[in-house]
This record gives sequence, structure tokens and C-alpha cells, in this order.
Amino acid sequence: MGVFRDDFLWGGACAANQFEGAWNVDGKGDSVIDHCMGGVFNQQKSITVEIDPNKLYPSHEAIDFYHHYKEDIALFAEMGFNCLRTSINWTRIYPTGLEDEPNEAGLKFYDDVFDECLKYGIQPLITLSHYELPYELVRRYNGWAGRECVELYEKFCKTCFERYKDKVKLWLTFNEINCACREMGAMFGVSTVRGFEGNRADLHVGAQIRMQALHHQLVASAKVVKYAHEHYPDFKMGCMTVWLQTYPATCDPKDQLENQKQMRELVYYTTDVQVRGYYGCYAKRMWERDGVTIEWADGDAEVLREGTVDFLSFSYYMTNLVGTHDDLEQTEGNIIGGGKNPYLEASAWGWQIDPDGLRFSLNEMYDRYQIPVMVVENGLGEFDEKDENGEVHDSYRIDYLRRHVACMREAVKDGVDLMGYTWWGPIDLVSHGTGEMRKRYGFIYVDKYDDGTGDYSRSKKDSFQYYKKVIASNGEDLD
Ligand code: BGP
Repeated sequence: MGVFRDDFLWGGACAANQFEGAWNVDGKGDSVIDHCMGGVFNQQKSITVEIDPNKLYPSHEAIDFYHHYKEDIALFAEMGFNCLRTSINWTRIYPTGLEDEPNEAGLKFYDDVFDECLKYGIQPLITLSHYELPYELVRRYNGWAGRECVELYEKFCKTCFERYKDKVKLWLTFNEINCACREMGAMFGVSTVRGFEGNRADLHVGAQIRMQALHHQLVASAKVVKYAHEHYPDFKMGCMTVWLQTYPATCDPKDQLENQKQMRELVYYTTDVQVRGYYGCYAKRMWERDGVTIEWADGDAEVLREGTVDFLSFSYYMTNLVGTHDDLEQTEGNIIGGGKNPYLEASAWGWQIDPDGLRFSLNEMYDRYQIPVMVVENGLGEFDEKDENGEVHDSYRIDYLRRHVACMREAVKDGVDLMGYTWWGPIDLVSHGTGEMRKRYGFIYVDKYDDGTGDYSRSKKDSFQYYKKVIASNGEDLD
């Protein structure tokens, strides 16, 4: 008997807006991301109210999975995937979010993708909302600040459930729902960007709007989880959290308290609701401090209690320090940065690599909730250079993967019920944070560049064979 479950899910994770391209093909509408231009390290992306045909928007073409899905899924199958996490782009199904009838061409595309996966025994794990809100809902309702989005999201989810009920059993309601706990996450998380044009760094969304919008998402999530449980008993419904694990910067008790506060306000704030069914005891004080008054509609509290998830999934890339002393040096991170840890190295994008932190996080979350957990994003974005033979020797990625899987094994031995692992970006795709192509995560290289050039050809990096071996041995052979 190995360490990981026999039915352990191994695979990769992508998001429609970061790899499909074909942004206006077959009736698709524009989502918030389709209004974002590319950025670079240390320079945030810009958003435009109208789409300017003379500007480059990375999501518009991405890596054109839309027209390459057969080839890509065959490569995933060759690595031995039994799971592929991706999202259904809301705007393929309801182009503005407001239509009464779904767009058949959009529905058909995902039928084809899921059929192709199932042909190889790859189980789809579907994110219903991965920063893909129809832009029309931003225009009308200021994104999730408008309660109207709850019902429109329910309509979209119900359409997906009914259409794909025989093909998809694993669902996640919102990607990284907690990212809106911080202002930086508001742009995509709750999309409260009505009328905003300019650099993301200049977007300011107050706590009142953000936390109300997030409340709407939590209610929407609970509603569809409850609905799925009632109508499709074989579905497994999960939440998805950006796991922003932090450590106290020093042994000063004030740093312990600060760290506890941050974990509650950035991570547990949403997992407590989605797993336990109610806001944590600390939320009231936090709302008071920030001048936030949550408007509750009749039935919200009940629905939160009734719509709790079956499993907790999360993204994990790095850890940061939190402290109260002024001399704490800062570094970058996913969604938010934080204090630099002298014991850790960082990626070229300043994200501190911490495999032990993954074991620590898994134990923390499992202790707190005791429901199955799944790593649905973990990966290393790096500059990959091709050698004179056109090959990418990404030993750094192999090393990252090896160390993280080794620490997951330890967590399982510690007693954590771990369902699976999907590497972020098994194929190079557009970076969410900066919109870059050169921040590459894949085991598969894609010939596509930030200036829009490239022939979209795919080739295997060294890590491709390594991951194949890891999967074939169910995580036993990490040499
Ligand atoms: C997560 C997102 C993904 C993904 C990943 C890597 O926050 O869920 O969409 O992109 O981070 O981040 P980035 O693309 O900025 O390197």
C-alpha cells in the first residue's frame, strides 16, 4: 500500500480565460479579463472600458486551447493524468449573463472537451467561476456588488449542472474566492470595476463594497452547493481558496497575534463560511473596524448553513511573514506579497518557495475542518529558455515538484485526507497576475510570446517525463 489513496487524483489545472483564447468566437461574450491588457513583473495590468482593436489583450488568443484541445488532452493523457481542472467560461454559455437561453455553441465546446477527457479516463474538475464574470454585469451592476449577480450565477450553474451531469462530478464554485478580502483582489475576485480605466494598481475599492460583494458570492456559492446536493447526489462540491499561509516574523507575541489576525481575515474568512456555514467569531470586529455593514437578505444565514461544501480545495505557491516591526523586508506573492523569510528562496517573480509550508498548511486546514482537501494549484512560473536543440531543461521545476509532492506525502502520513493534486499550468498559459506568457509553468512548452507572435506549437520539457513517472508510481517514485 502506498502513501496516497488508490483513487488519488493526479493532473493539472488551467482556467478558460488563461488558455482557451477564441475570446469572441462562436457567440462568446466579453468577460472582465477580456478587458485586461498585459503587464510585467512589478507592473500591474491595465483595464480598458472598451476593447481597443489596436491593443493586445492576452486572453483574446492565449494559447488557443479552443482549437488545440485534442492535441493538448492527448499530451495530458500521455503524462497519465486522471484529472483535469479547468473552468467553464460563463461568457461562452451566457454571453452577457442576461440571456434567457444559453448559447448552444458554447455548451457544445465543453461537451467536446469533456468527451475528449473521458475518452482517456481523465475526470474533469470544473471551476464555475475563475475570474470570468460577463463584463456586461460590471457595466450594469458593478460586478458582484450587485445582488443581481447571485441569481444570474445560479442560472449559469444550473445550466452547467444539467448539461454536464453525466460527464462532470467534481465542481468548484469560485476560484480563490477569498482574494477579494484584499483590495488587490477586487478587480477579478468580485469585479467591482464599473467605469474603471487604467492600471490595476490605481483601482481603489473600499471595504464596504468589497465585503458586500464577497457576501453575495458566498451566498451564491452556498445556493448552488445546496441545489447540487438536492438534485445531483453524486456530485462533489468544493470551495477553492488561495491559501495565503503566513508565519509570524518574530517570537514577539504581538507578531503571533498579527499573524493570527491575518490568517483569519484573508483565509479563514471564506473557508469558515463555506465549510462551517457561518462567519467566524472575529468577523464582527473586523467589519466594525473597517466600517462595513453587511446587508443580509432574508434567508441568507440559512442558505449559508445549508450550502456547505464536501471538500476544501486550494492553491498553494508560497508563504510570507507577518509582523509588527518596521524592519520587515517585503517580497512579492500570489495576489498579495508579504514579509521576506531568510530561510526560503524565491522564484524569479519573488514568490518564496516553501514545500514544508504545504505540509504545514495541509495539517492546519485539516485540523480545523476535518473534510477532504485537495491541492488544485501548485506550480512554478519561471523563464524557460530553449537550448540549441530547441529543448527546455527545467530541472528547477522538477525540483519544485519533487519537494512539494514529498511534503504532501508527509502530510498524508500525518493523517490528512488528501484527495489529489493538480499542478497549475501543465501547459504554458497566460499568467493571471501579470498577463505575461514568459512566466511559464508548463510541462509542455507553447510557442507563444508576449508580443503576440508564435505558432502555437507544443513541445515537451524535461519535467514532462518526470511528472509522468511520479503519476505512474502514485507519488512513490520521486527520484
Ligand atoms: C492563481 C490563479 C491562477 C493562476 C495562478 C498563478 O492565483 O488562480 O489563475 O494564474 O495563481 O498565478 P500567476 O499566473 O499570476 O503566476
